[in-house]
Amino acid sequence: MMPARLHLVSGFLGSGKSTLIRAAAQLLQLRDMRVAVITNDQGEDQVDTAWMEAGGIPARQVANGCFCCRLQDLVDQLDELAALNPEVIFAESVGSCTDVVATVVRPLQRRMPDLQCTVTTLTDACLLQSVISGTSAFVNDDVRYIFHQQLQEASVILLNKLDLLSRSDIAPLVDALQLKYPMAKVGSGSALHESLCLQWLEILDDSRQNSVLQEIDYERYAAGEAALAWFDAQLTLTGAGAGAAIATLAQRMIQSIRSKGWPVGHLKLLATGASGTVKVSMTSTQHDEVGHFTRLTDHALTLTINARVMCLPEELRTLLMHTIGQLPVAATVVRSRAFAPGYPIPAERITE
Ligand SMILES: Nc1nc2c(ncn2[C@@H]2O[C@H](COP(=O)(O)OP(=O)(O)OP(=O)(O)O)[C@@H](O)[C@H]2O)c(=O)[nH]1
Ligand SMILES: [Mg+2]
Repeated sequence: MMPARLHLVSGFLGSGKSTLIRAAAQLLQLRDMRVAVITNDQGEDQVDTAWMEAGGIPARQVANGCFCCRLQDLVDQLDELAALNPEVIFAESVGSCTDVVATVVRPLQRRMPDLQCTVTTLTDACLLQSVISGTSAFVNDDVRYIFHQQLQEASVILLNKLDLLSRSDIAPLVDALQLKYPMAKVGSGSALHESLCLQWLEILDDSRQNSVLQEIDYERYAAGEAALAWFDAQLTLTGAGAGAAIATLAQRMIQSIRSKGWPVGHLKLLATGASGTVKVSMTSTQHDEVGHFTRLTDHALTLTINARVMCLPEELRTLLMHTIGQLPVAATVVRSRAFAPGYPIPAERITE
């Protein structure tokens, strides 16, 4: 049996998609609803999937490509989730992916006519402000093209991370957003606070049909994606103070990327042991407290690293592997991979 509703959540790297989905899913669980999440990434070892599971949310993932290029994998995951009979599924698309209405929503609706699909795009208020004012670290025009296309196709836009902006900047930014994307219903707030979740769920209950991007330049889309480097790694660490060692590692990674001046889409680290799971993120606008890792008191920890940074993949690999090499505890790199996303080739594109 198919879920009643599928909420696709798009938005640039680090805009807060996972934070919002996790909070909304947990809120619905408290209302005794059956929910599930499907995450998506160009890589395989996904921090987001593990983080959803650690939050008690049934999660599946589509790996090694975006939903549009891996449509059948998405359909397979939906089929598998049907066994759990979820009433709501949240699907988080890759932060560098766009054109999801034509290449994901419409093809799914053709296969499953009863499926109600919504598309929400999150945007980081600080990043949006810097893009509008021309001060964004993402100077690459093609990356900014993706950023705008994601907003262009959303029927719901959430202006997130308002807690990072000064009060006087908020109203003009909301106005500018609504002016630029007049077709979208705009919500705003902070995914760290329940009020944005409540606002979002209310908007979704009343959401409108999504419109397909009529004009999308795949050359620019591909160039924007290819400008970003991906580095994924899975490590095991053993020894006293493994949690503290990860905190130091995270700090060094943040400092070393900063010192290169590379714009950061998202650097996320997730450590798991018997004592719990901790995720720490760095984006272009903020970073979490790396000290959270010291809460993990285990002698054996698994660490997943997902880095999406604007530089060459080999540069990113060299820099991050160097910091990993300085770990003060025994560490084994189980897997690692550095790459730039390939040209997006959607399995289907339906434009009506
Ligand atoms: N200050 C602040 N931080 C936020 C807010 N929402 C999310 N964050 C932080 O932003 C960072 C990235 O959040 P995620 O939810 O992982 O972002 P994402 O969009 O899922 O990122 P990708 O999956 O990599 O594209 C984390 O450090 C979050 O804690 C917010 O409203 N305010
Ligand atoms: Mg995410």
